[in-house]
Amino acid sequence: MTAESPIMYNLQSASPRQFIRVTCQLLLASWLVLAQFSGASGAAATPVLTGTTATGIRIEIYSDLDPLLINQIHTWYIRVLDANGAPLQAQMSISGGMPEHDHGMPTAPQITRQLDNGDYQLEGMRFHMPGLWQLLFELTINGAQETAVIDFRL
Ligand SMILES: [Cu+2]
Repeated sequence: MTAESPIMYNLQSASPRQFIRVTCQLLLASWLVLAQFSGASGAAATPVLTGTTATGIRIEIYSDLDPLLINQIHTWYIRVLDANGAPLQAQMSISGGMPEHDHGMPTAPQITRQLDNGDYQLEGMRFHMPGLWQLLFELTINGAQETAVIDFRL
């Protein structure tokens, strides 16, 4: 936070508007701290994006940057679940871009490890423009090919 420190603030001379502003800053600071520690991986507890393959396999994406923002490199944690919600072992590659602009992603994100809970850590995510993005997930699960397309706007 770059605003003046609320600790230094003299409430005796504060106008109602200034008081509300400082209160909002404190609430935002508290929320940011909570949001940062709400997930085991550092990601938020609810998925930032989800997708489904034609056979009903579900992809849940948890992000250490939530909500997603332009031009910030960040990490995703990808959960692959069967129709009953059980985690699946999968090999996957992720590609994507902006279909309305006919260009790909500015980075080449890589799966770098699998967490103890089965999530796949994807490092190097970055979206450099506002607009419609489309991601293609190509999965191999027990030798079978699965694909999921996830569209979202930034
Ligand atoms: Cu674009």
